[in-house]
Amino acid sequence: MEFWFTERQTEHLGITLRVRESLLVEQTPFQHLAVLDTYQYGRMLVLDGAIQTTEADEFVYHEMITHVPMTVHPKPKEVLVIGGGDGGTVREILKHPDLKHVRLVEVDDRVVAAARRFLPTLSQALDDPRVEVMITDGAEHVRAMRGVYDVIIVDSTDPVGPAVKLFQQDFYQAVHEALTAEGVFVTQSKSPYLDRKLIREVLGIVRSLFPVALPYTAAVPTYPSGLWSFVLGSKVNHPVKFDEGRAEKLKTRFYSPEVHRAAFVLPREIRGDLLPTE
Ligand code: AG3
Repeated sequence: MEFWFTERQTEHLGITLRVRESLLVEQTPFQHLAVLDTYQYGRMLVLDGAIQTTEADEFVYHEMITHVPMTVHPKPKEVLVIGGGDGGTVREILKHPDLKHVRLVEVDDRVVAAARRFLPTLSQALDDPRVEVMITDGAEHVRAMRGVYDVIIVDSTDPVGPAVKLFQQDFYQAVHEALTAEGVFVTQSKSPYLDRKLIREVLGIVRSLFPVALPYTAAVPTYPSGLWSFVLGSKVNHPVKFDEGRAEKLKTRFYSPEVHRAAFVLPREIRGDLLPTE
């Protein structure tokens, strides 16, 4: 018998993968969680029916959400990840030689447990001595911190369920205050084809807080529409003037200085919609 999983990406569009084995299915206090072994993309983490990451394409998203802000900051030592309980983003952060401490604030300890059990190539990073895992609400944590973090990365689910508050003005304000003087912030912001209104809203708020705010994209095969976006806010440094020497030395599969620069180049229509005055 064949077993297929479908993520309904919109009311009228889905992505379907053939499943070899269902490794874990559970309802946590926060969300529905599944780890499925797929023929095409390997093991896959699914939260509330939405594909979070697969073994085959996770490197694109994790490298791009991490190395862009980490190389825009001149010397990131203290870093915060909100969400990202699978450990993929932390794994990439640990590649930066100046890093002293990374704190992962994940609301759902079941996500961390599932990743530790079934996604070791991502979660192994969580055992590094520079890593601290805190199971608590990311928005509340950020509100309690002032001038602490060089880089803050929001590696959350989409704005439904537990992540809704991570896409709101008061949260971004608190992020700004939790950052150091040259602080850099990045959040995932869904698909430029399917969710342009959301990106515009996020960008508008980040612009009102940070002198530099820009969207960038990367092609992630298993995410809705295949093209994904991120919004970056920076207190001082421009994201396209970064330390290319440092970027070149990183051991990566997708990210490179060229890819970093190119990621900020948007197709005409998307650019016109998101950055009409530039
Ligand atoms: N967080 C962003 C995943 C969003 C995917 N959305 C969807 N499939 N509808 C990923 C967490 C990986 N560390």
